[in-house]
Amino acid sequence: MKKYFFIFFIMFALFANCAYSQISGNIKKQTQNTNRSRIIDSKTKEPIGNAKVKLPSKNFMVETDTNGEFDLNAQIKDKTIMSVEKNGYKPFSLTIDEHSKQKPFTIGIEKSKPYDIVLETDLCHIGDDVFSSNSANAAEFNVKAVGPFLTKNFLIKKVPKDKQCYLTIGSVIGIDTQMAKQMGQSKVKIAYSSPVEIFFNNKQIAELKINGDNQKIPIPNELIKIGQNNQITIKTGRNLFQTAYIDYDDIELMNVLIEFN
Ligand SMILES: [Ca+2]
Repeated sequence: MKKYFFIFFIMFALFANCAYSQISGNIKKQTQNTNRSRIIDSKTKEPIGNAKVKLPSKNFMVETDTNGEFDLNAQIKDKTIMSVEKNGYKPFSLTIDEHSKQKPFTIGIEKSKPYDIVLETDLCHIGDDVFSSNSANAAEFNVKAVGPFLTKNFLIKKVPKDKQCYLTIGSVIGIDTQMAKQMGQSKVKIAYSSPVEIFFNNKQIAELKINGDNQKIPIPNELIKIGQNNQITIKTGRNLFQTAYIDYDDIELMNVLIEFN
């Protein structure tokens, strides 16, 4: 008898659990319009209102409502960078394309940490404004190039104990390296470019060969000058098949920051 009672208890518990999740699911449905995309806090899962959602290359901007919801009413043909800005949160960006609009999505953004150093939140075009229409995501390029490299100077007051310093690039599009071609990111037929080079205090610390979001590059501790000015340079690659003149690879990137994790 005891055994049966135990089984019954388990079944009841399962049923109760199931009923509960169904109820909570219904409540969720009532408050959330499922056809709209949302911005939430990555930790608390609470909706974030008044966040700015932008497609910088389209001059598109919309604010989320009190439910954190928004509509992306813009024409998207090729890959483009979407950014989310909200006071007190890390700048967020995501590469989206024409398919992204078909299904609503939820994005969790992260609170900024006291040691974060935001170097750039504008969309930056690095290169020479001379590029093929087959270049990775060229259809989205409409910001004028700043030149072949982007340099930022910044003070590092302190390195938090037991933390690794990273350069984070929110999103990059347009890299036309051999690897980007192999991955189908670039459709340039014959040519390809050398990788993007990243320098920290004049020492090369990394190469970027592919496009994508949230690229984290570790910065060696011994290169950091504490209490002094430090410098980061992002230098775009060169078309390795153009020898008559220098043809820089035209790329676009957004949200450059220094983080400690
Ligand atoms: Ca170029």
